[in-house]
Amino acid sequence: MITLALSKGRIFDESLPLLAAAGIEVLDDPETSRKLILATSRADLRVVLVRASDVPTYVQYGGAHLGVAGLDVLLEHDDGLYRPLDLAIARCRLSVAVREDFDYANAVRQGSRIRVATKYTQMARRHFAAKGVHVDLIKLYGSMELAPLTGLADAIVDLVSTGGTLRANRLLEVEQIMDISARLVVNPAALKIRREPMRALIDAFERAVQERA
Ligand code: PRT
Ligand code: MG
Repeated sequence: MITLALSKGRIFDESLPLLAAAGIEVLDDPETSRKLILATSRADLRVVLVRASDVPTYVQYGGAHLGVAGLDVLLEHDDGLYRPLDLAIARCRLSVAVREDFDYANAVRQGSRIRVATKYTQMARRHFAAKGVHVDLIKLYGSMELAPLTGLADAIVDLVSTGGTLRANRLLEVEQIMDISARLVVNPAALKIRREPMRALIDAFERAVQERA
């Protein structure tokens, strides 16, 4: 049995067409079923539903043999995984955003210390260090947009896809840090032990991604 870890929501939804292209159907709907282990049309493949940020942990410690996780989640996770395939789904970008009345470019130019709230402290730290910008990072777990509006921070580092959330909160995207998409991650030991079926599955994903490109 091969176990694939997915998270509910956009990762699950956007993985379905890739699975379908590989000839695999998931037999339960996570929105209506409370099951956390889902059977598929392939007797030797099951899906487990975990929190998006828990996918790398499941794959790293063998609770799942493979998983789909955003590059954001993977870069925040301390490694130990093969990251063989960009699935080109759940695309977005990691950006810096500020309140409309905060002059970010000027703050950077003047070498001011900037207070930055984010869930993505590792990526934010690396980004600002590479730019030589001094920041105080404030770790948050959600609703980052609120931080500049309440004076908790000058800026946020968050994921942006349509930009609708930033607009709704009158925040400006002032810097794009990197493009993000979901990756197929693999447990290296599982790949050694179950080489044939896992390789076949990874190849099927790869073909599905290429067909959609
Ligand atoms: O929600 P939960 O706390 O369970 O976990 P999660 O937020 O990590 O999971 P989920 O399902 O929301 O996101 C899973 C993955 O989807 C992320 O790890 C990203 O790689 C990817 N992804 C793609 C996104 C977005 N697009 C996205 N827009 N993840 C989050 N967002 C959020 C963003 O944080 C912001 O709050 O959507 C808002 C911005 O969207 P726009 O369209 O208004 O710009
Ligand atoms: Mg979310």
